[in-house]
Amino acid sequence: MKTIFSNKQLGHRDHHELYNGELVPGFETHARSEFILSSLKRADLGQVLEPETHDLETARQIHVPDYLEFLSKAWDMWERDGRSGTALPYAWPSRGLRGRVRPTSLDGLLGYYSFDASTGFVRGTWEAVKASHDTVLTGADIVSAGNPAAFALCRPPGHHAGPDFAGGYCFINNAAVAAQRLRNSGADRVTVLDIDYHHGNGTQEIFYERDDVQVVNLHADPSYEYPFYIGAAEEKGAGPGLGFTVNYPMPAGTEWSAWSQALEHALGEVRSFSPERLVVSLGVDTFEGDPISRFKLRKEHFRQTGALIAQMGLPTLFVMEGGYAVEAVGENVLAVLQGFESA
Ligand code: SP5
Ligand code: ZN
Repeated sequence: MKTIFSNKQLGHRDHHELYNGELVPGFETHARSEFILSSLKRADLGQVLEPETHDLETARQIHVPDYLEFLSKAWDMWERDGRSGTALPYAWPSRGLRGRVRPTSLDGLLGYYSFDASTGFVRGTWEAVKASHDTVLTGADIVSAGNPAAFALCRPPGHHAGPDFAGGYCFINNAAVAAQRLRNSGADRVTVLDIDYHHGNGTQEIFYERDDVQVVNLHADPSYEYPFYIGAAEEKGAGPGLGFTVNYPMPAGTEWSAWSQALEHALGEVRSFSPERLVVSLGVDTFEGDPISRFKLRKEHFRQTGALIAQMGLPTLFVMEGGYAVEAVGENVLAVLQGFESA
């Protein structure tokens, strides 16, 4: 299968995040995509293509325009103020505060447009975010053109980014942009299947009231794990979207036996929706060696995951999300894609 990737995505680097009370080098490093690329090349998975350049029209259908505008300017505002390091927020509008009133200053805006302190901007961030977005759109168009599958090697990832907020290392929700693009290209129903360790809160929120994009999430139970405040089984969509959001929260220590049962159940839900296209939010932070996660999947399980997804027989766009065991991330991603292709 074809992979889409741009070196511009590597420019978001040397950023820091708040972790255990300290600013530490971000877990979401540019080295992750380098390891993935080298695994795909070694295995000769297929061509690696540069993305086409796209405008933000599709992204504006799922993100509010002033949020996208802010993403493109945040670092410049930070630098113009004479600051260095990583542009991060330190205050957020919690319950009782005026969360819908947009402040004017940079620090006010950083909190207004985010929900955590792990999603900072550096000089190359916007160029990387825009390139990651171009990568996913190019991947969606490859699938729309009749290819059975493609791999959008997105970085930064996207599934925590909502209509008007960044978070969880995510800025533009690449998988949501892809789902919208596939809809625009004529698919009546699209499913986003999110198998990252963390709940894809942004994707869920974007499509929560829609019946044309089903969102199915397998993830660590938010009662103990990030993003903490969303992703319970009782969240099922609202209004016309009721029934089109499906959540499978799982306990710490979850192994393949329980995880694969949830996947089989999830694939049953996808089958009953009968989508015309499938977007897989592919996180491999379910790996037993992941430094920030608590599931126990191994490489052979990633292969089986790919094979199970292939059994759906749907044109599929894989979109890279999380996975932080840097030296294993390439082999784990390759295992999913090879498992898919060999099935
Ligand atoms: C795309 C994606 O996978 N984003 C994940 C964002 C997670 N950010 C919060 C990380 C906090 C890790 N805390 C682990 C504590 C272990 N001692
Ligand atoms: Zn994750």
